[in-house]
Amino acid sequence: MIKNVIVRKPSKNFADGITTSNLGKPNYEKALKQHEQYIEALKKCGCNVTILDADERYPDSTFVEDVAIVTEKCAIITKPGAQSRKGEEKEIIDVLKKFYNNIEFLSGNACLDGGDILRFENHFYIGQSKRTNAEGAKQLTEILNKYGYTASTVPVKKILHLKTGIIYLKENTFIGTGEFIDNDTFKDFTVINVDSKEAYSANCILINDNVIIPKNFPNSKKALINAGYKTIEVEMSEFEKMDGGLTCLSLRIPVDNSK
Ligand code: CIR
Repeated sequence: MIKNVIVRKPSKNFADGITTSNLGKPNYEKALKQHEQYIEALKKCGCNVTILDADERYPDSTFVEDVAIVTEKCAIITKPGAQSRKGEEKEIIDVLKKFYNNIEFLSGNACLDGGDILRFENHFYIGQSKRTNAEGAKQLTEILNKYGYTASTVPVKKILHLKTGIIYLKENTFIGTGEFIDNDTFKDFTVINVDSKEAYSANCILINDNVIIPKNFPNSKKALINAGYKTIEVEMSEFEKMDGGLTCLSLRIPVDNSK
């Protein structure tokens, strides 16, 4: 169960962040509105939302998921893989201190973005993407092992982060797209298949029995409803332009290992 969630408002220079999407420049006012709707959706799911002020030094800082990994036992501060995002991780420590006594850190040459971390019960899949290196995966595994969790790595070849392409829902069921369909790592699980035209919607969030999904992805919505999930839609167009999905915009603190 998730009780507390942390988000950060988009900064005015949000459009200066990193993107590969070719969907055009995002509109700041629209992004703010969509961010508010995202917060409303989290509240509807029963979460208390801590809203951090925008940080104008870092255009991508609204994507707070990348700077920490939060579990019911500890928080781990990451080391963002993109040059322009280095330093963002320091700005999340203070707020995490309100929720955790034990905060762990990566060090040295490690690089790791939270978007590459996919939790399945007490196991963590670590995507090895352009943002997460072997040293990052090694250090994170050591920390997780200390708390009784296991971890393994998954290559991420074609997309930004592991969770850009696959998300865990519950009861051995994932939702995924592209390189994660028919992928050996997930062969023992059910993977709801998101077609390539709706690939962006593979990044959704199961939160206390609702799945928050981006608006205007009818096939994914239908597939989730057919699989028995309740859905809440949020317009995400401005974040999609910056390669950001639903999970990227929050740190969701679990109170147990159900997620
Ligand atoms: C970036 O490229 O770092 C941002 N523009 C998007 C980050 C998305 N975060 C995520 O997938 N966890």
